[in-house]
Amino acid sequence: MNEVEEIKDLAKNIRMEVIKMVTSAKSGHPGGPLGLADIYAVLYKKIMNHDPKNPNWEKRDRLILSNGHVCAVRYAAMGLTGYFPKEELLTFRNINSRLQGHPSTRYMEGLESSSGSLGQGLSVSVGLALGARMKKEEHTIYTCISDGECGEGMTWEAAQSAVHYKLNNLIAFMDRNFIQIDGNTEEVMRLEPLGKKFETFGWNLIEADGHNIPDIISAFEKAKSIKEGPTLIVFKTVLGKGVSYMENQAKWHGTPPSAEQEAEALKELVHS
Ligand SMILES: Cc1ncc(C[n+]2csc(CCOP(=O)(O)OP(=O)(O)O)c2C)c(N)n1
Ligand SMILES: [Mg+2]
Repeated sequence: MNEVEEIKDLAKNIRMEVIKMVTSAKSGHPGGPLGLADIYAVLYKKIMNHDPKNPNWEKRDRLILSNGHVCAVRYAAMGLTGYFPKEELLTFRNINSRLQGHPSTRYMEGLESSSGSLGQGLSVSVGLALGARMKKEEHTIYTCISDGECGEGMTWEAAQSAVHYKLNNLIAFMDRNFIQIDGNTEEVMRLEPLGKKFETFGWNLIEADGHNIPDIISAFEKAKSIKEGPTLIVFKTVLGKGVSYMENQAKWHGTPPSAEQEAEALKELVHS
């Protein structure tokens, strides 16, 4: 298998694990994680400088997950790349599990920040990026944000300060699926022209298809090569990607599948 095929295979396995996790927990968010699976497969397999056996390695790149409700995608990527045994994924959302429904650093190494209360992650990243610069550390701070979070004022305060401090060690990427909990983002609270807004603030802007593996890789590589200021990659994604009855349906933001729906989803995914 060549590299792109290997990443595609990881993305498919991430999606299948996400479906199993949310179904067995009987609660959780399947839509966002399915939409982010290709991006997380690229990050964990190709882009991030990390060591699954040493999650606190000082030189690791940091990944801040701001839209914490999509954490199933991160847990699946971690479980499939050696952070912990894959079997642990099925403890998702159980009491005392390390895999809480909204990620918590109290329970799990390798998460970098607790999240779930939306809008905070970009600010956390600005702090980490400033800290890294002060300590002359060379790692990159990757930050996953969602479009729904752009309804939070704090996102824009962070966007402003990242430019003020010229944080070239900060690469944010957005899950631009046009959906949030209450429906279409443009109907709930218009966001467009969203990428342009960041660009006007002073961010470098890259736009890419969040389901095309070579495009995702080149977007991150381009972002890494930019030496001035913070960079945002806006990934156009499809909520529920890979499971036809979930695609682009806001209902699947936070609804677990039934056992029958799980079987249908896995059947589709295994042949994808
Ligand atoms: C501060 C805060 N306000 C409200 C919520 C409730 N909430 C949970 S998910 C969500 C929608 C967020 O939009 P997005 O991340 O784009 O959702 P997705 O694309 O994953 O469906 C909201 C409003 C929250 N978690 N935190
Ligand atoms: Mg969204």
